[in-house]
Amino acid sequence: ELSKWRPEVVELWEKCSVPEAIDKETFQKSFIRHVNTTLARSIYNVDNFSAYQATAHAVRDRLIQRWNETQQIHTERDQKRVYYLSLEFLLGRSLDNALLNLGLKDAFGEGVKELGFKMEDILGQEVDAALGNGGLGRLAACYMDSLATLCYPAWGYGVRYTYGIFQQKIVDGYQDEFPDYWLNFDNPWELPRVDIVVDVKFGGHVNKITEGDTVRHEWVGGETVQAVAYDVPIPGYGVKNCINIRLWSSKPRRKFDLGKFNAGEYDQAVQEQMKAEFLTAVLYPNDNHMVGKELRLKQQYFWVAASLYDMWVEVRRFKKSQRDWNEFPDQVAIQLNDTHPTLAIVELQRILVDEERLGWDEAWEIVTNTFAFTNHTVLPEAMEKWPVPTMSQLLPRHIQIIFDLNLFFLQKVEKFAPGDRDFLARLSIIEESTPQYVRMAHLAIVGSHRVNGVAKLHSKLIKETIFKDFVRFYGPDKFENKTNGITPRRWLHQANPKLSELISETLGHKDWLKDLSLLKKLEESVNDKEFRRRWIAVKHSNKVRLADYIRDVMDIDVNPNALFDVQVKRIHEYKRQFMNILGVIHHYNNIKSMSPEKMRNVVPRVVIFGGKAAPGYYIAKLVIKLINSVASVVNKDTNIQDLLKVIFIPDYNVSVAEIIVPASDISQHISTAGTEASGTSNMKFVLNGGLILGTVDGANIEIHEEIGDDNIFMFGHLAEQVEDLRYAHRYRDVTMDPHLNAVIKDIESGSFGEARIFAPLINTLTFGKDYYLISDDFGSYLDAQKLVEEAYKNEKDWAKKSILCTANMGKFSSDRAIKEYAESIWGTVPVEV
Ligand code: GP0
Repeated sequence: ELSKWRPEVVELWEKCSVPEAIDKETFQKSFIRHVNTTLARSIYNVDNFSAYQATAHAVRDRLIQRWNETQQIHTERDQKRVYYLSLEFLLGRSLDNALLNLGLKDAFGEGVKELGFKMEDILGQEVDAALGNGGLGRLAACYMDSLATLCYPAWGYGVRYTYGIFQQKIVDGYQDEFPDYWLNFDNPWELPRVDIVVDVKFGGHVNKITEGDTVRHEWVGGETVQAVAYDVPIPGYGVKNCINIRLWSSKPRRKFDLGKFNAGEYDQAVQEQMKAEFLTAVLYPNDNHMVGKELRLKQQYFWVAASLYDMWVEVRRFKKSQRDWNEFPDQVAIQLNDTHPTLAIVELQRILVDEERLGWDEAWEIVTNTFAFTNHTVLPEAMEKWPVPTMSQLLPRHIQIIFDLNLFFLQKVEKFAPGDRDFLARLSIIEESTPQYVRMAHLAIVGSHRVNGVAKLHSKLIKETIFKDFVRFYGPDKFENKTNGITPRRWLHQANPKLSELISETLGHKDWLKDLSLLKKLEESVNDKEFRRRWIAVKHSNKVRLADYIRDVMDIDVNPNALFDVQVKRIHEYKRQFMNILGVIHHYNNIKSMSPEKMRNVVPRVVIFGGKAAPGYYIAKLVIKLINSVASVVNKDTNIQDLLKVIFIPDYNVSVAEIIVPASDISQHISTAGTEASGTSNMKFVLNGGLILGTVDGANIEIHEEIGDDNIFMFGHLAEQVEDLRYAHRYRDVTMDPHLNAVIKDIESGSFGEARIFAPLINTLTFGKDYYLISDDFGSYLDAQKLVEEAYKNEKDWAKKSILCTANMGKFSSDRAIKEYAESIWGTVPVEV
């Protein structure tokens, strides 16, 4: 009956639609149209940035078409969907990735060239979307790429921070933080959905209403903040599917406080409204560390409530079709990326019980079958817990539900272990301190049907340590391992185009980009001299690219023939960048003591660091200062003839990683055993033919299993020894490793600037009882570094190792990880467009 659906209208509609196929000419037309109309510019004032914008908009047009088609088909098919709730999505740049995934790079590259631009310059204009801290946020981004590529009906939900992770500058060797103004220029990679607005409530109180013999609760009053949706399209590789990440931005509610307004307090009314916008202003910059800021808790509830409501709109569909509520978990799977979205469990229970009037137990059955929870760390300081008083203020109904859940849960525990008060207290969702705290990990476990760790060792450790009591209560089957993965599209094809090309040529196909296990066949070429020569040449040109970058941003020349020894990741004591720089000092002093003849045997080395420290993490910031102090001494010491350079690359982020990762010869993943849940950059380096020097920790162990003893340098104590070693440091006289002692004495003598600056750092080894066991591992670390140096001298063998690394990395594709989640946790199947 709608006139717009008449056949002739539909036909006209189709005739006028932009064609899906796009070649060089149609791209150029689109580019120029965007320059003229979207940007209101002309041939006379298109600079590289406008050219970037125009190209991005031309790509965006295609993405939106695919996005629409994908959403339509996923709605029609009505298969079970998965929602990935993550407070961080560390996407980096989008243009190059979209061009490659859509297969448009060549046509568009030619197209812009003819119009007078270089694709490289255009790509370089884009600012990173840096809505994450590190591994956890980047993992979410890799998983979205795989979900799209494997055609799963999936959505991500996150927060649209006005400021992403801070920009790092190095001033006088110290880290300085600056706001990340990523939205100051128009962002072509988001679709504002001004019509999708959800009211989110805070505060108020709860009314208890008795109706006959039933009691229900009504949450009323309080303040309301609005969540506005921004959609970020994520294209799959080599498929038409394009999935969505919906990011929420806070807006004040449109209505003013009329009382104030009429009383002539317009400005105050506006000011109060402005507070609402502050809610999603900034990403909290802590990695592996909980900082209990109330605003952070508000962010979490805001995002979770808006996302659940949004899923709810979807769910109403099956209310119409008379589907039973019990079928909800057959329609929806929700994955909790760490404990940050745990309130979603409580929110769903609240909706089902308070609003949909389901019985408590029936509702809880639905809730627990819907959620699954990923744990990313065993570090105690990272565990989220929120004070009960704060939660009661902000979320009065939720705290009631949490206490009720805990009561029913503990009743079951009591039946399981009658009279064991300690067991009860250990399992409780509530920590009985003053004030009380809500333990978010406990809530997440109790409210989920599956809990997973992110690497084999980590999944074993959570079962034996932090969640041991839960394993006893629930049995082991609730706990699984899902070893992390990375997307080979961004981390090899995009970041390392030359290696990607060489691999495709050698294998005779590009299928390996969708099935990474096919890389195995590269093993057959390991004895092919010409192949090895080309492999080495690719690595060399990537090192030249990094050397150029270092010259551009730091004005330092490094020798691309030197061994590039890299450690880039968030700065954290457990990751032991401190041990690395102490090793550098040892190496430096060693070279200085050598005769010129002996010096000839030393492999020239460039030691490269990068990474941000949380702004409030004093010791981590001192590590940065020490690295820079050592660098300034070493880099200008002419006596060591360029045998050693130390570089701290500022503002490490995703796009800088794309330059560094392909250029490394050896990279360091040297956390104290048992502390790094998985690590994911280790996978990126090895996939790009970089060897690793690592401890027996996280995914290093599984990488070792895959690539074999000959192609990895492992050292240090094992996770099971850590407790005893720490005990020894605490209660006995442990003598410091003599090499370490000499290095410490050197720092204390002022060789790298005023010694008093570094005293608090050095104290972590002495008064701090060397919690991260640097002294215990230092000797074997230095030995391993010697083995690296010897191995690097043999170019042929090194090339073989490098090839075998890449060839055996199939397991670490995020495609494998996502398939495992889909099959054993979510029960979702692909729907290809
Ligand atoms: C873990 F708990 N991770 C946390 C956190 O707050 N932030 C974060 O990035 C990381 C782990 O440290 C990891 O080992 C892991 O691979 C990653 O989460 C994804 O699982 C660092 O790479």
